[in-house]
Amino acid sequence: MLGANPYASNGSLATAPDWPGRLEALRARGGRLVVVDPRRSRTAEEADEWVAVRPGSDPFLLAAMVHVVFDEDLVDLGDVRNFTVGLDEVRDLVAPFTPEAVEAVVGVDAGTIARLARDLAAAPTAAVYGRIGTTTAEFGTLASWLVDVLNACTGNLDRPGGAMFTRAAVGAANTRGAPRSGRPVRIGRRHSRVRGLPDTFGELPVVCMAEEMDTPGEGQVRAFVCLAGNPVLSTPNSGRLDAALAGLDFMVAVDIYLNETTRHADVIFPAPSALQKAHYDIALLQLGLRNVANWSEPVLPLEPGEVDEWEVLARLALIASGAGAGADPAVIDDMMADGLVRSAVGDEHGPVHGRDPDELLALLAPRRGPARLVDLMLRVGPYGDGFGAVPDGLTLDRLVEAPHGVDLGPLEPRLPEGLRTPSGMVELAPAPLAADVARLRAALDRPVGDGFLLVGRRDLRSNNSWMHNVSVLVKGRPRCTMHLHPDDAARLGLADGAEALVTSRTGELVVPVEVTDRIRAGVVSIPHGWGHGQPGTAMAVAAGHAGVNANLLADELCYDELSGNAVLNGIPVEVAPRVTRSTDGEHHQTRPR
Ligand SMILES: Nc1nc2c(c(=O)[nH]1)N[C@H]1C(S)=C(S)[C@@H](COP(=O)(O)OP(=O)(O)OC[C@H]3O[C@@H](n4cnc5c(=O)[nH]c(N)nc54)[C@H](O)[C@@H]3O)O[C@H]1N2
Ligand SMILES: Nc1nc2c(c(=O)[nH]1)N[C@H]1C(S)=C(S)[C@@H](COP(=O)(O)OP(=O)(O)OC[C@H]3O[C@@H](n4cnc5c(=O)[nH]c(N)nc54)[C@H](O)[C@@H]3O)O[C@H]1N2
Ligand SMILES: [Mo]
Repeated sequence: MLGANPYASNGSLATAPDWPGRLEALRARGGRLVVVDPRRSRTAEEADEWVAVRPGSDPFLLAAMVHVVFDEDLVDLGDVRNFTVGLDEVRDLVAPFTPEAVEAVVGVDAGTIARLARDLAAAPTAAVYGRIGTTTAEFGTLASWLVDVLNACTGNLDRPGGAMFTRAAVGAANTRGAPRSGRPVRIGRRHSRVRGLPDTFGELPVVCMAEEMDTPGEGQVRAFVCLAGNPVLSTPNSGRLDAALAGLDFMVAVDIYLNETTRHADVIFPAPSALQKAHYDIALLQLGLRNVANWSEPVLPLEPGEVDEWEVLARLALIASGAGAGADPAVIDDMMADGLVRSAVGDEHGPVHGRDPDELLALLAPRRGPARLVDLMLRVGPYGDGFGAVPDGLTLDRLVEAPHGVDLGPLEPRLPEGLRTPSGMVELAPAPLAADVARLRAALDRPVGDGFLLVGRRDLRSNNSWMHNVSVLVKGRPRCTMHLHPDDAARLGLADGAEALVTSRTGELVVPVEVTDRIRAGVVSIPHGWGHGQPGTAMAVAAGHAGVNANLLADELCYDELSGNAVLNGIPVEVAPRVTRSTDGEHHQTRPR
C-alpha cells in the first residue's frame, strides 16, 4: 500500500465498509501488509513493515520493483497472459531503473527495494494499491500505471486475492457496448488559454484556474459556477485563486456553507441536508471490493420552499442555456432520461436493443430526477431486469425494498470480457505512458536536494475542508499542526508546540509544530482543508478552530505533465522558527507555548 492511509480515510477508489477491519483480517489469516509512506501513519503502524520513502519517489520505487521482477525472471502474467501486449516494451522502459540507480531518490536502500519485489512475486496472491500520496505528484500518472504493471507482472491482475475489477450495477463503462473494443484515450483535444495546458478527458487542470481568471485578454474567465467545491482551500496557490475569485464579475455557488470560496459568490443556492436526499453512489461503487447496490431514500422531507439539489442544477443549466429562470427543470430531466434511454436501445450488446424508447420511458414513470435515471441504469445494467427481459433482475423498486442494500457477490475474474481497449487486449505500455517514462528517466539524474518537502495527511474526524464547523468533530487537541521529525526540530530549535514559519514559492504561513518520530526526517506534514475564519464567512465553530491553509504553499507551476494533475504532496518548503519583532526592534524567536 503506497500513499494511502485507510485508517483515516477508509480507503479511496477501493470502496468497502470497515477498511481497518479488513486489514486486520488480512493479517489474521497470515497476510502481510507493507505500507510505503513518508509518514508512519496509523495504517503504517498497524502494518508488518513501514517503508519511509522520500515524497514524490513512488514511481522510481515501483519502476525498480518491476525491473527486479524482470531481471530475476520472476515475471508471471498468470491467466491474463493470453490477452496482454506490451510486456517487452515494459521491460525496456524500466531497464534504467535498477534498485541501485533509484535508492538515493527513493531514500530506501537497494536491498530493501529488491526484497520487496521478490516478496511480492513470491506471494501466492498479492495486491499493490497506491492512492493520494502517489497520484498528487509530479509523476502521479506513471506511479498509478506502475502499480498496475506490478500487479500484472506478478500474476495478480484479475485474480482472487489480487487486483480485480468490480462489476458495478449502475453506470459502468466496462459492461456497456462490445467486449474487447474501445476508443483510445485522447489527451490534449483542447488547451488552456494562458499556459496552453492540455485537457484530460475533457477537463482542464485546476492548476491553471486562477490564471485563466486573472490574466486579461480574449477568453478571460469572468464568471464562475462552483458546485460543492471549496477550491480556495483545496487547490494549489489558493492565495492567488482567492484573489482571482474576488475580482470576477459574477459567481454562483451551490453549497451548504458560507465558506472561504462561497464568500465570493454573488448568489449561493443552499443544498438541502444529506438526510433530505435520496442517494445512490454511482461513482465509488464502480470500485467496490464487492459487487453491491445500495439505494437510500431521504430520511427527512424537504421543508416548504426547499428545492431538491438536482432541480437547482437543472435550473442553472436552463438559465445558462438562455431559457430563463422561469423554465421548468423537467425539461432538463426529460432530456437526460430520453438521452439515456435512446443510447440504451441503441446498444446492440445491451438488454433493450431495438425496443421503443417511449415504451421504456412509460415504464419508468412516475419517477423523475435522479431516481428515474438510476432506475433506468439499473435495469439496463449487468444485473438489471432489462425492462422485463430478465425476471428477478434488479430494478429500483427492488433496491427500495432492500434498505440494507443488495449483495451481488464477491468480485470475479472479468478479463478479457471487461476490456474496453482499442486492441481488446491488456495494453501494458500504452503510448502516452511509455512516452512519459523519458521524463522520469531524466528526473533520475537530478541531484537529490536536502530541503524540506511538505506532505499532507487526513484525519478521521475531518473531511477535506468541510467538517470543521461541527463541534464534536473539532473539539480536543488541535488537528491542524505541522508534524516535524525530532532531529529536524532539534536542528531548527523548534520545540513541540512552538510556531514555525513555513514558506514556499507561492506563500507562507505560521503553524504550531508537533514534534514526532512518525515522520521521515526532512519531511513535514500539514493537513489540507483548514484556514477558516476569513472575513465574510459564516462558520463560527470552524473559525474557532481555524488552522492554516496548506494549499497557500502548493505551487500551481508544479503539476504532472501527463495528466495535468496538481502536485499536492512533496512540495519544497523552507521551515524556520517564527521570528517576532519586539517593541525594542530586536528579533525574538517564539517560545513553546
Ligand atoms: N476521514 C476522512 N476520510 C476521507 C477524506 C477526509 O478528508 N477525511 N477524504 C476522502 C478523499 S476526497 C479521498 S481522495 C480519500 C483519500 O484517501 P487516501 O488515499 O488513503 O489518502 P490519505 O489519508 O490522505 O493518505 C495519503 C497518505 O500518503 C502519504 N504521502 C504523502 N506523500 C507521499 C508520497 O510521495 N509517497 C507516498 N508513498 N506516500 C505519500 C501521506 O503521508 C498520507 O499518509 O479519502 C477520503 N476519505
Ligand atoms: N494539499 C492537499 N490538497 C488537496 C488534497 C490533499 O490531499 N492535499 N486532496 C485533494 C482531494 S483528493 C480532493 S477530493 C479535493 C477536495 O476539494 P473540494 O471538493 O474543493 O473540497 P471539499 O472540502 O470536499 O468541498 C466540498 C464542498 O461541498 C460542500 N457541500 C457539502 N455537502 C454538500 C451538498 O450536499 N451539496 C452541495 N452542493 N455542497 C455540499 C461543502 O460545504 C464544501 O464547500 O481536495 C484536494 N486538495
Ligand atoms: Mo479526493
